[in-house]
Amino acid sequence: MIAHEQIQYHNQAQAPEHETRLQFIEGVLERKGFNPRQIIEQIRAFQIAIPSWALGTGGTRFGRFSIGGEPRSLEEKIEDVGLIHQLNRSANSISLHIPWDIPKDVPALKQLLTQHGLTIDSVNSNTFQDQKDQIHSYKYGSLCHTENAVRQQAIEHNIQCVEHGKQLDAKVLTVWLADGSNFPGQHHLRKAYQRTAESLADIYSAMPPDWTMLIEYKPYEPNFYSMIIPDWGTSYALCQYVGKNAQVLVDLGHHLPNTNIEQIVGRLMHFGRLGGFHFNGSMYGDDDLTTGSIKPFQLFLIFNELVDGMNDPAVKNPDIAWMIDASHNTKDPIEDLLQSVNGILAAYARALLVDRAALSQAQEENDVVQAEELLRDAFLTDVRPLVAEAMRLDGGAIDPLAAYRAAHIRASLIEKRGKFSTATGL
Ligand code: AOS
Ligand code: ZN
Ligand code: ZN
Repeated sequence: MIAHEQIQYHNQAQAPEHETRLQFIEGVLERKGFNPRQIIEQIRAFQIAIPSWALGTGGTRFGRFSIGGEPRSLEEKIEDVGLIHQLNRSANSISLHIPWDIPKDVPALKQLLTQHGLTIDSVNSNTFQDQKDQIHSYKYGSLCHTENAVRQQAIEHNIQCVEHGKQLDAKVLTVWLADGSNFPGQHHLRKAYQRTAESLADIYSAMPPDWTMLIEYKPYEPNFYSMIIPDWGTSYALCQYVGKNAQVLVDLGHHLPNTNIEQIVGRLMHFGRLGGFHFNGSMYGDDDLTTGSIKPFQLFLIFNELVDGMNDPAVKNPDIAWMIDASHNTKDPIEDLLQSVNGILAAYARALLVDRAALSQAQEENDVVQAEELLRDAFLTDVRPLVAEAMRLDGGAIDPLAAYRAAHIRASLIEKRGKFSTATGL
């Protein structure tokens, strides 16, 4: 959708300024004893999955303002992610949502994925809505439901998701449950948990042994009195219950205000149960805003914990699925996703700049100020040229957002797909 030459042409104009800024930061890092080229390589290797449901305008319960040109099919969603990946070379996979993204022409989809250099990383089940031809309603829950028939239907749906995922070579099932209660007394809290655990175990046992189940938690919404899986402790307990290939998924917006998310990350890595991330930005709750837009320092501290854990041979944590989970009401979704990927990579890059030996020494000596200063020093470093260089080296744009705007892509998408096209399922 954007010619390779267009990106190169755009880069030529950006190159002099980029080179100047890159040389400066490389010099600074070298004097500190870092190898900037190695850091750029690590940024290049970091790939983030784009959610299929974030390519259209999400809206709120009060309204939805379509941007136009939104993808109308799974094929068009793949094209949009292909475009994002072409611009930043850092988004090589897609998270799918069933039934919104049921694959139909599998060979054609596979070919399209290959053509764009993409894979399907994860398949999300959906038991938070009733679908048209569904026999039982999820109004009072799905995997936790009091009636066995409803639970079985939800279990079957999750197994179906795995089947769809297998067709496209995915290996991860992401389960987020809306299940919960709105009023005191509505649920028998222990029994509802027990039923959920057993249902998850049934799904788990139907998964191929090389698949991972990610269990997401969320403190409130759509249920406001109790959620079946409100916190990481419950997710963790469920993972322990179902088996070793079940992991906790941390969605950054799924915490009550001021929660120390980096500590949760550290704990889960210590237990070897951190399996996935849903990146987004949050002011109050599940706001699903641009990653890094609201609390960049917190995002950095989370990455500091991740990098530390990933470098520590004593930590036996599996590979983590890096995914965005966002929703857009005001921005062009593609622009928002480009910003989010940039925000994630910048936080990662900053975490790579933490002097870990010095930090460890400061911690051992209880030098509180020095430990904090080391983190602040890394956080306040302008890493943007490193991120841009990683993208440029892979054939992407030095400034993906500017390249996207310069190519007037939204206008051509509107021309092709229409002013009021809607992403399927939303
Ligand atoms: C819901 O709040 C969760 O974050 C889900 O991960 C996700 O947003 C949903 O599955 C997409 O519809
Ligand atoms: Zn999520
Ligand atoms: Zn959410």
